[in-house]
Amino acid sequence: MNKAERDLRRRMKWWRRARVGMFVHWGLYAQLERGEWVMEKERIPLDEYEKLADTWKPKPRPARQWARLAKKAGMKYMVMTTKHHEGFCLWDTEQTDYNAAARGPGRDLVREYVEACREFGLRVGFYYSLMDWHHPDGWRCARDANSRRRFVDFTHACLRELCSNYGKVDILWYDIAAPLATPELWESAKMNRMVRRLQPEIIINNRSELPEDFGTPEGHVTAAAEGRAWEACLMSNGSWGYQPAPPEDWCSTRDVLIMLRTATAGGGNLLLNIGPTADGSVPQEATERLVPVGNWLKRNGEAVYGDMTRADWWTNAMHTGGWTQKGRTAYFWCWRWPGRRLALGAVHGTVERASLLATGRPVEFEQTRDRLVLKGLPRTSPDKTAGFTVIKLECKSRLWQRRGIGWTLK
Ligand code: H79
Repeated sequence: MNKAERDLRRRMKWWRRARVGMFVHWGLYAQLERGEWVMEKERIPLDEYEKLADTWKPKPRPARQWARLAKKAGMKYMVMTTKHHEGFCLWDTEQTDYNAAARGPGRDLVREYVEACREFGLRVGFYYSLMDWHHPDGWRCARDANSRRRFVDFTHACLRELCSNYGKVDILWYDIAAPLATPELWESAKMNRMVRRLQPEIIINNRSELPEDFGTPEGHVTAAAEGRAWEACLMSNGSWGYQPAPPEDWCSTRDVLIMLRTATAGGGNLLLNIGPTADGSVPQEATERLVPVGNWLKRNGEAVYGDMTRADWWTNAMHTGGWTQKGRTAYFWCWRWPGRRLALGAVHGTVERASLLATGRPVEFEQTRDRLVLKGLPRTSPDKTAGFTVIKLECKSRLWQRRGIGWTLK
């Protein structure tokens, strides 16, 4: 391992162990209640959209409610939109008066957010959209050299402020590097060097057209293409920015746990979004689903947090559940409870002890060459939160599973 790799490992350590964070999409668009792309999707003229800057009046310190929920849900960090594609800056910036301090809110919403994260012991992430539908050079920059110069200077200056004025920032989450087609045009290497000079421990995502520290699969939880750290970001109700949705459009507590299992198994993180209303309130549906996730994690967090082991065989879901693993301990997440007896095929490695993770109750088992049979289980799933019971298997050496055809012929 060379110095850069060691440095990367060290910086990423807390993040890998944290596993799950809260994404927050909040901006002027929340007032229109049709998502964060509403300006573009409805082709709202700029002068009409700009009025939202003065009509926006969030309640005092809503970020505390987000942070309290994130904490309760077992999340360890947050990432908030400091500026989405609409171009409105949620912090007190000198680069434009299209910002929260100068306009309707009358205060620095990024500062409130950072303070709330600190109060609740959460790491701080800044989302920043490179694409900007408001800045006069935001689109023209692709065709005009002077325009590009101004827009790149603006972008770098915004990031300099964000990395200078709020104490320690743990994550920088770029988005949509349009319309400039290359990292050279954005001067991304220089930009990220500046960011790291100001924030030596920061973790940067891969959306400034440079790979940097981690990959960001969006809308799906799959490790497939990532030979390195990754974080899947997902909506919880079909929209990032606030939009009312029927209950069936919200992912359930079980859905979240299934995503978390997949992310954990593949060595990745999960960044789950909420879109607060214009006044900053968390939609009731989000609270109803996320608080139980946290309760479940209080009992079963051992199968999620920490230095989990990633191995290819983890994609082996059974009809009864799927795996995560931490060194010599394997966790079987049972989501379709089979009754008193649970059989797992093609399992290799010697199991020394089996128990229900949530309660520590030992489970009897019998292991033959390629079968593990757990016996004397409760008739119904003991997990009343989400019907999602984890069975902990402590093994002599690392457990693994090799499924596939041909075994009947042996
Ligand atoms: O903030 C959330 C979304 O609003 C944002 N990313 C998440 C985290 C997002 N914006 N766009 N997309 C996701 C996907 C679509 C991008 C594109 Fe395009 C639209 C690619 C092509 C058309 C922007 C406009 C880039 C080129 C033209």
